[in-house]
Amino acid sequence: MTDTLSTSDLSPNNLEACWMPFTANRPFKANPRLFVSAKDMHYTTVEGRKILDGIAGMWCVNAGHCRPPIVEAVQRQVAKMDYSTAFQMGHPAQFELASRLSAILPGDIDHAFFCNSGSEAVDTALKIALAYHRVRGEGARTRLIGRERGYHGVGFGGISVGGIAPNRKFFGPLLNGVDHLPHTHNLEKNAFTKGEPGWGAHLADALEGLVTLHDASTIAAVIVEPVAGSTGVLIPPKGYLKRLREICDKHGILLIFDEVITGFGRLGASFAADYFDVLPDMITAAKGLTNGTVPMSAVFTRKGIYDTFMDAAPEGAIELFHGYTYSGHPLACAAALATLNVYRDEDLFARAHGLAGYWEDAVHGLRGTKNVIDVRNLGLVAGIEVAPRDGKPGARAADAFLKCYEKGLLVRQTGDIIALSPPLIIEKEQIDTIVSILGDVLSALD
Ligand code: PXG
Repeated sequence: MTDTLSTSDLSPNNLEACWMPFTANRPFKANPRLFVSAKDMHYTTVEGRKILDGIAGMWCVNAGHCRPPIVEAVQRQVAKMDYSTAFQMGHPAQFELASRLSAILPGDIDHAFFCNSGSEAVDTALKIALAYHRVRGEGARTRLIGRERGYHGVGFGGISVGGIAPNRKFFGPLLNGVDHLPHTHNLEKNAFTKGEPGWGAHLADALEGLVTLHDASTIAAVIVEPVAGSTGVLIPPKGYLKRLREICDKHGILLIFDEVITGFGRLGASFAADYFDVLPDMITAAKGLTNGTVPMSAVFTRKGIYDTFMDAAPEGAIELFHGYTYSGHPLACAAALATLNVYRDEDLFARAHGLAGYWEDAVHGLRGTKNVIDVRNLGLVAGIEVAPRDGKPGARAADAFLKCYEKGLLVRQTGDIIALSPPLIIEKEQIDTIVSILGDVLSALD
């Protein structure tokens, strides 16, 4: 046994002890894919191959990898103060960060509760929703409404409101009092739509059905991803999110947008709430908040929600019994502040907006490629759906993922969908490279 593992020691045998997340561990360990460094649009593998990052890490590295201002800010902070006690103590950067965020958040969403992952942000938002109604004297509002095919992380709250069967079925009865809206995916009506599909806004009316079934007085909140990512890029039908907002308003139900992937420029606006011009009551964000450099997430709430807690609790009392050891961690705050500077200085959200048309045309160039049954896109996101192999759902897209990797491109595969979400610094030639590699790979697959 050596006590340190050099990269040259990484043969399949000594990969055993690590249980990898959301990964087929056995094939991976038999044939590992290991990254050892990253810069801007590329990773470098342990063998020294350069891989073009078609998915911004996992929807997080919006400004590209290892950006010096972010790396240096984290280095400075770790040398100055590694950790700061999170409860009943503070440090300046967490307040500066919340203020900076409040300035770019939509409407009166102006408070930030910091957590460490998208999953924690989701569970925090659901808990805030329940507690909010309770402190207002509407404690019967305990139901939470999610959506089929929704992904809200892997906490018990998130998988309960989430709608992806394999993420739920192994884990018992989950939270009770949860119901789901129908998903909005319909290939017959919407295949190959550029941008927002025209069909499907009426699917939001299913919320009225749930209100009739359960009564509004029992419903606390609705949570949706404005653009569903993990399930394979589902773009909301035109008018759908506005309709959800109207129905929530009518019945006093809080609306939560889970913007873990759509936040921080992915659609060419700061948040999807801006892009769709729909103001939710809370936004959950993570990933792009620190450019993926240090884990951090947040729940952003409207002023009225924060004020309700402040007004309800007796003077001197803790207003919300919730928080994490690492809420507002100094390294994460340093990374986030530097990330916001990069986004601002390079005007990256506007850059994404400017590239969205080129991106749309490029990815829709895959229409007509063998096996491709849909291409969908918005901002710098795309989903390419391939026909499933008989009796083997997901196998064709899984092969596409591996072949792309062999050809120097990282994509995400979920079911029979390939998801693309490159860093917002991508150049047009790199968009062409993504589409050309994918086109070659898909045409060569049986
Ligand atoms: N909400 C949404 C909308 C997400 O996309 C989470 C919550 C959970 O975040 P954490 O930080 O707990 O993982 C996510 C995460 C993919 C992919 O390629 C997407 C996510 C994570 C990993 C892969 O689709 N989204």
